[in-house]
Amino acid sequence: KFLSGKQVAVIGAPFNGGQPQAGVEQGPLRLVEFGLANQLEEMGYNVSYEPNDDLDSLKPAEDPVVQNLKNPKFVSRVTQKLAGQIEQHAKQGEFVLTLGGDHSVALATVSGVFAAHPNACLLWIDAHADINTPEATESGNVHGCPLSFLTGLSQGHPEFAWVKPILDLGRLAYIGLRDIDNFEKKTLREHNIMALSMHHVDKWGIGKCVEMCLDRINPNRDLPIHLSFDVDALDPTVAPSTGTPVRGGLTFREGHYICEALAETGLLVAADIMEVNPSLESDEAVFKTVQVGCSLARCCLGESLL
Ligand code: 5AB
Ligand code: MN
Ligand code: MN
Ligand code: MN
Repeated sequence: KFLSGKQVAVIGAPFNGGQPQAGVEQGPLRLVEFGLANQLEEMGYNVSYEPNDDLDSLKPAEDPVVQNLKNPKFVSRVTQKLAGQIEQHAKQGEFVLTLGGDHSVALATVSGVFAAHPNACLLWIDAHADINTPEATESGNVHGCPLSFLTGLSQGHPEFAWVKPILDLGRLAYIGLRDIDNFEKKTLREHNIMALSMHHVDKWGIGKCVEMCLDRINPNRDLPIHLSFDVDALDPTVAPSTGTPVRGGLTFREGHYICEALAETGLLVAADIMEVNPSLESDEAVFKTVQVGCSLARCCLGESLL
């Protein structure tokens, strides 16, 4: 409905500057080496791939902490560049599939996708709420903050002035939460944000959870949908190779169900597969994590629909 054909733009975001652990910048390459682009072509899509393997050239010589945030210049430059690229592809009516990279890259994906689809809604699948402000963050890692900028809760950080508050808090919903900072909890409550934790998934089942989220953020099922999937939403037994694992996460099927249900709506215009870190844990763990990342992406594009 919002897409012009069977065109998928795969955007590599080999970036780790939003958090302290190296390796997550290898995520996109590993997903593509595993065959993701070919798999999508076999599903009948025309696939373009932007590896963006020159992001290091944007690294400033010095990048001191500003208002608590680490690497603010580097994160800002990289995400601003990627946002422009994503916006262009989305404006052509292409499905945008972004491969992270740490979740600070959502500054780019949400900015770019919402520039092309201003009335879109966002489903955020994560163990974490990623809505800390620069004042509130205890870690200073930007991957825990993107939603505060995108929703306008953070304003006035000099490095992130380019990020427009394009996301209405009523158009944001979460599934999978289980490790939330106190400030974030307060924010989710104060703004009455649709935030489903693992407790709700246990209580109501994943089918009902997805339906409840869509009823809130897309009540008439007529708005474009952007999915941002942090693989740490999955249980660490399912996706072990990620920087901030938290026990008690989504099962393999629950994760896939979310992607399938969104594909089924025909409204999904963009998906992010984030925080795959192939330098963490064993070879077997990396294999599992990369494999599940690829299959989530394929399900977003309708693989398991009959
Ligand atoms: B992720 C924490 N809330 O702000 C913080 O992996 C964790 O993109 C953020 O969801 C995790 O540092 C960010 C403690
Ligand atoms: Mn997370
Ligand atoms: Mn995240
Ligand atoms: Mn993480």
